[in-house]
Amino acid sequence: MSPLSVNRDRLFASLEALGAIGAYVDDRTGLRGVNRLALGAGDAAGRRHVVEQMRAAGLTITVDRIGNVYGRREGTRPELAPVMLGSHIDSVETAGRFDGCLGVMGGLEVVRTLNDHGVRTLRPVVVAFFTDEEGSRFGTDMLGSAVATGRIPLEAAYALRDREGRAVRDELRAIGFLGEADERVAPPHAYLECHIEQGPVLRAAGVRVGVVEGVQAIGWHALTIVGKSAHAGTTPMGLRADPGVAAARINLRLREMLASGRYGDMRATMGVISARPGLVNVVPNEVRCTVDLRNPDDDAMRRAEADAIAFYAAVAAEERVQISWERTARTDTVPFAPAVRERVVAAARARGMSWQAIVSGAGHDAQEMARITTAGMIFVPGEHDGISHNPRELSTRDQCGDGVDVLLDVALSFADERGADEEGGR
Ligand code: HGY
Ligand code: MN
Ligand code: MN
Repeated sequence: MSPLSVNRDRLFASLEALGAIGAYVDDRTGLRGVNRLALGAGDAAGRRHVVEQMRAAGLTITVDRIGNVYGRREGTRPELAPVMLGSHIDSVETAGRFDGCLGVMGGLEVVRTLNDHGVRTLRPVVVAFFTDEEGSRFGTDMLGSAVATGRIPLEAAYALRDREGRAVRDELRAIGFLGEADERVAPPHAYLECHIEQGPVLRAAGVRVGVVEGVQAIGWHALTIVGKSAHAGTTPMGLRADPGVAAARINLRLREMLASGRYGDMRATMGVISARPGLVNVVPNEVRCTVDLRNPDDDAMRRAEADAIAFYAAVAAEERVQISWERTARTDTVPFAPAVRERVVAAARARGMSWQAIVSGAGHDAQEMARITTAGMIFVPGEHDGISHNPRELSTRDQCGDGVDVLLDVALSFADERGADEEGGR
């Protein structure tokens, strides 16, 4: 265990300061939420704020062609591969102040703590935030880290458009974050991400640290269902081609699939359901909806996805509608490096923090980095049953401080580690 500990007040204040950017007050609940949808005005202001904080901590800034931002603290051996601490600062439209931000501001707090104590590490330390982790605006998740690690080609990312037809590249340029650095990141020596659990498990177990074993499989479909618009009063039910009924049947079938027990611990969500023209007395002519499938088992995920797609075709025929659909995101389960998990356990134990292993229900940039380096995550519990993607999201000063103290320890263990790159191997 390193004798160092992070400054918990400074960490929590940095999360509050970032959380004030893109903040809004929910008019129904009066709660303060965050909306920093990728590459919008809130995200742009958040990016400028974090870059300013990085520079104030002495980091040199690099922005790449997909808008990923890297802040580098030099090591005594600059030629060695760095240890990277990262996550995202973009948010869903109804977010809290911790999702992603804990990993970025926690990484910055690690740097600030090293600065406070004049600690020089062998390897450089890089703090990173990746573009559009959430995928809510341009339709696919972990966009920046997927481009950085080669899963999504840069040109394919640039071509993505939001609902108003605005393209990623134009939006990056508009906010001043269309960088010039090569978008493919050189593999760091290790990648570490501290993140809120975004669920109830750790808090219910009374555990302070989550040792993340990996991330479950994720699949997103965007469906367009076209039927026949008609008068709600004069059109007999037997003559209708109602896309709203088709969408509802798909949503119910997903629930039935789960209840069947044939797909393991699957989760399914129809998060977007929008009808046009969207009038009380008009049978819609079009419904756009999304299906988000999750599963900790790849085979069960493949079966669930295939059966859902087969059902789209069956419903289209029975309801006399046209259903077109697009797979907008798809990742298999990703295991995290035992070397990271072991060091997280050792650090928690050395600090007397209770811990437990957990599989991540949410997707994270770490799952992309795991393809190119030794990667892993540290989870912290959340209040209010760990609710997330919601203004009620809350992890306390000490819950955040516990996670970032462990991040500090594990980061130091990798940052002072010699490795294959010493012989110029990497
Ligand atoms: O959707 C997710 O799992 C993450 O919040 N991007
Ligand atoms: Mn996140
Ligand atoms: Mn999220």
